[in-house]
Amino acid sequence: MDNLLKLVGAAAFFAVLPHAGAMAADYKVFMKNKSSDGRPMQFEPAFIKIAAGDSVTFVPEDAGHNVEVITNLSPKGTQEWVGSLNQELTITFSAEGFHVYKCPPHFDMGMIGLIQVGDMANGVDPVEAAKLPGKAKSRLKALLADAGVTLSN
Ligand SMILES: [Cu+2]
Repeated sequence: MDNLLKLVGAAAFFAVLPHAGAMAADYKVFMKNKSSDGRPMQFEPAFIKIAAGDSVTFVPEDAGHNVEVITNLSPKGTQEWVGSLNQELTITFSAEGFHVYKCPPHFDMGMIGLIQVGDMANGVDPVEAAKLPGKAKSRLKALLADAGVTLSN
């Protein structure tokens, strides 16, 4: 009986743990030849908002893609990260603000993605954004609009 009470006590303790602190979540972004809305060569979802400490796993649903951060369109001090072709990659995000990434083989076709960490809505330098290839630039503009931000020029 005594042992049973201890077990019940332990269960109650673990049951309240999730409320004691924020649990880091893992999100999935798929690399696809065609998105659900019919766009060729896309990340899906191409815009997500997460919390600091959460991670994102990039999943190669179709072959021929990889993912690489665009450091000059991400928070200051962002280190280079890049996945291998056709390989899954998990990145944990701690710096708040916008993080922009691309699929190098399909960058010119507009295969670009946006992650907002926390509520900060700065971090995308319009001068650097203006240097993006045309389709990547217009796609990023649309994704920023989803995040409630208007990119000048
Ligand atoms: Cu690609």
